[in-house]
Amino acid sequence: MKRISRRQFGKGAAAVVGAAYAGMSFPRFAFGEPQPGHIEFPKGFLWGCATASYQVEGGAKDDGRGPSTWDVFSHTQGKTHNGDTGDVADDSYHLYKEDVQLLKNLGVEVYRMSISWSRVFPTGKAPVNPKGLDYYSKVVDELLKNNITPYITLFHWDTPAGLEGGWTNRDTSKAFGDYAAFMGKHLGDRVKHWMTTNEFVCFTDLGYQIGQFAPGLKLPAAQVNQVRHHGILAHGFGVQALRANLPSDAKVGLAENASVYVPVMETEEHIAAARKAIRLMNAPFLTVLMEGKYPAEYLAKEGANAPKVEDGDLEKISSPLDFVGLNVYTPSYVRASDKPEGFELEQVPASYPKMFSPWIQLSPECIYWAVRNVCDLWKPKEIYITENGTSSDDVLTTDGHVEDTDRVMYLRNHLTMLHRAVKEDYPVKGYFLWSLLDNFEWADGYSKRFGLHYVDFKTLKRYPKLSAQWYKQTIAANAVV
Ligand code: PNW
Repeated sequence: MKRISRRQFGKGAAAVVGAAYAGMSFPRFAFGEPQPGHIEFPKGFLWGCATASYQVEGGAKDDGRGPSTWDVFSHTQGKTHNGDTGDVADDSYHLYKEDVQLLKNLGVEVYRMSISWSRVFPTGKAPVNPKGLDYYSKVVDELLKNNITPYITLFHWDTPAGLEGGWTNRDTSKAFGDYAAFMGKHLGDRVKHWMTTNEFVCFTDLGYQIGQFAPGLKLPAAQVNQVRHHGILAHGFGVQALRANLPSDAKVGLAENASVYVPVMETEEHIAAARKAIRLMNAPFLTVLMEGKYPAEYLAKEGANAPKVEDGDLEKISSPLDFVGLNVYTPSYVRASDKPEGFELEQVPASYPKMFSPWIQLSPECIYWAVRNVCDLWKPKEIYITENGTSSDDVLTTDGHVEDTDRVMYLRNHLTMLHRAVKEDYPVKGYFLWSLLDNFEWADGYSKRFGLHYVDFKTLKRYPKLSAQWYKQTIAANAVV
């Protein structure tokens, strides 16, 4: 059996556990060391956590923050579970130092957070609110002081309510560019990794077509396509504005939940079908970003409802990126077909296993196929998993434990499948677990917990779950434990 060094043995709780096991006959392994058979990640692989402003900050009216469409939506009767709002959320606006200590304790090297646009520009446009900028400047400094590298998302759905028409209005895309330029100019000396937008489909389709998310509209197809176009155009303005205002060593990308397709079996024809599916099913979003034009099939299908594109839009939208961030939770299965599109999606059997959020079907191979399909199709320079995680029916015991074995199972299996992509030399640089702590889960309010830390929303006290211990150990070992 491989001899294990005691390099990091004795850190925190692991020391206690180690002591408790002392003298037992089976081999003991030090904290921070992989065991034989463990799946090890390459040196330098980056481990992190992710959050988003409206979901964790609270302080909704503090220090001059303007309302976002999510403030309006969550305060509208019947829109969120139980009428929950992000008014207080985790109160990270005030407790950010505590949250940085949670990150430090996990041992993460990177942290993905987002900026509340309306905290910095209360109406979405000038004049600026200096206190808003100050807050993010302090958070960044606190992270750096603790050796954690910030990765910033500029827009995670909290559109300033003051922007007339929201994403139906092309001006919103331009305003986003101005906001991106400002943030790049003011934080670019310390923040080197930037993401423009998070998950196009969630703030366009879910907000303007289905109405499940802010602003809760159900618009006809032509307007929805225009909203989608304005979303990707904002990204384009954002990339250009960031490049113009950041030092040349800064990296610019986005976080996108491309719909992911897993081939029903790994044979040539089904693998090809999965590639066709991801390209076509993401036609109005990632495909345009990567190819610089709307796929002909998409334009043909939308006909008169296709988006109106102005000169120069597609160049902006397809500005070269330093990395593509993928948020991965769940896939669809796909098979080859004789249909013109060359693929067919599988129905989901009623017995298919699901996590606590019914939309999360347990399929760890989706993380491998997300990376592989995107890389095989478009060859991005670098990939990050910018979100992966699950809700769980977490119960806090009287002595302050949460035994979220289902979350650990989900994460362990996803990382195992991510490792396959790494081993096959796809350029995956890091992994951000969603989420550091339980938070405002959009329309599901506080009913769905995604955190490594349990939050008692009455006292705002944070409790590490079993999954937090597991992630800490995984990071220390740089291996799936
Ligand atoms: C992502 N769906 O959202 C978001 O980026 C996070 O803000 C969110 O908390 C996390 O995933 C967990 O939900 C999604 O219904 C929300 O398919 C819903 C869906 C997908 C992604």
